[in-house]
Amino acid sequence: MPPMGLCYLAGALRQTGADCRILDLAARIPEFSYAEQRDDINDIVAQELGEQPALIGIGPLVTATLRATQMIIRSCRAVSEAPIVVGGPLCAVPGVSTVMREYLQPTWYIAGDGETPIVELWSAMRSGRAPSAPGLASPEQREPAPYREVDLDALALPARDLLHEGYRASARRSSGNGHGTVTPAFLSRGCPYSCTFCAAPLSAGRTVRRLSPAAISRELADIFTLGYDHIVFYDDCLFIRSPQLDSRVLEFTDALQVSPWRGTFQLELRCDAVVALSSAALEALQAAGCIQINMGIEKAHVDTLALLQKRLSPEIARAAIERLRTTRIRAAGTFILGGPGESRSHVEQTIEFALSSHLDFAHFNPLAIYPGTRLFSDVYGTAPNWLDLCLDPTIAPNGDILWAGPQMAMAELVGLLADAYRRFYTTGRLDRLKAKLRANEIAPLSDAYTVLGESRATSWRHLSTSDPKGGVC
Ligand code: B12
Ligand code: SF4
Repeated sequence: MPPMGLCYLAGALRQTGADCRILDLAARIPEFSYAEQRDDINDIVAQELGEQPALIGIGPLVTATLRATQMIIRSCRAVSEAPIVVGGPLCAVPGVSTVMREYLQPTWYIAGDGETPIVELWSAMRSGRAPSAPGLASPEQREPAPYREVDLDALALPARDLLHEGYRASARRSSGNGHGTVTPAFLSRGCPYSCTFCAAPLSAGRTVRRLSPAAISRELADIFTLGYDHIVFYDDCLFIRSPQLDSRVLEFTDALQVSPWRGTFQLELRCDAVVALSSAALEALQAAGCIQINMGIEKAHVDTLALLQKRLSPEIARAAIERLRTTRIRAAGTFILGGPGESRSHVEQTIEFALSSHLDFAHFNPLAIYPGTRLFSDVYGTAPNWLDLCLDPTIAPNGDILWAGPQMAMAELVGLLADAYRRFYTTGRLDRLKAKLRANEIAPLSDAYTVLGESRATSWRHLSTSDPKGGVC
């Protein structure tokens, strides 16, 4: 998926007359693995940078990209004297100033939303004054509070056009599912929930800020002009269970109708919102082109869900899946295996829940412990140096700190995870899914089923041979 955060920044900078380019190094070096040190990285960065830039931005910074970001900063410095600014979700985590000072050493970094701060940085650079903006700091300065754009309507459209000619998209969630060309989109920022494992509200805030219907139509018109067929709305909480749920959905589907764009889309929704939707709202979503709803189900136990403050029960998850069964909208669920209070039998029951459900897609992941979250402080206390944990290959083998409890070793968990994928993606389930598919989707989704069943777990397999320590509550 292309980095949309960079598209937003480029959109904002272009309004000041700046000329921007987006280089997707994940696409340039697709075989790059987390712990790798590459001798050729300087050459690749020099080639990709091309003409001397005036300002280099690197991101989005997440725990899994810490090492790569350090490598890229060094390579940029080897060929360019331009100031370097880093941004992304990890910059909003308390303690990040230590990472900036001791590890990454960029010229600047931005915590939270980047549009206003980067425009101020650029303007200050051009007029030769010291920049000063909320969210913006140099490594030596005091750690800034994350900045949040107040009015999303006032933002420039994300510069998706920069992802066209000459742009090589990184490979995650490719468009090979019969959907045609795909773009991510965001119509809101923020999440009011407090799931203890989730880092999203840290960077995007707890207040949900939304685009107005007019701004939604404007963005869809742009997506239409650029020729995208399918949109993945990645919003954390585009619609939540609330008295306004139905009216917000209908406002959104009306905005879709008003725009020239016609295509298919998928969105992320909490299970309780799926259950609370009226039939009219669900039908409106389907009529507007919704072909998939992605739900974070996580676990099959009230107790372990409560420990993570997910505010969800397995009954609600089952009701949400049932709700979608009779529609043409595919139901996708993500599950987290392992965590506080979990034994092997809990994990097995979560897998059984997925297998016995009418979900069309399921994703199984080990529990990651992101710095700044409540789960992190439950495990590691309030003020540790989280950089050291993220760089410790036995604790964070892929860059994310993984949960490994005394009750279950990582190797055992990875074995269960691989087995879950294999048992979920069966021909019987595929046959049922085909009833929801259009003719052109059947072949690519059949292939996707094979890949998911056989290879989706391979990215975790090396963890079954190393012996990650993980965090223990
Ligand atoms: C869509 C999404 C993805 C997509 C696309 C990611 C991408 N490369 O853009 C996919 C599915 C590929 C993905 C993958 C992963 N993701 Co993700 N993802 C998200 C999600 C839902 C939205 C991100 C987004 O695009 N938001 C919209 C844009 C506008 O916001 P933004 O990216 O934050 O950008 C703004 C600022 O951060 C800042 N900014 C961003 N980049 C830059 C760069 C510069 C130079 C500057 C100055 C500022 C800046 O300005 C932007 C505009 O305001 C977030 C949740 C969330 N709400 O943030 C999780 C999230 C960012 N992902 C997360 C994780 C862990 C991952 C993975 C590591 C998962 C995995 N184990 O494989 C990978 C890492 C991929 C990568 N290399 O970045 C975590 C990060 C937690 C952490 N502290 O590390 C989050 C917060 C979710 C969570 N679980 O808590 N992800
Ligand atoms: S998991 Fe979803 S609902 Fe929970 S805090 Fe994260 S984004 Fe919000």
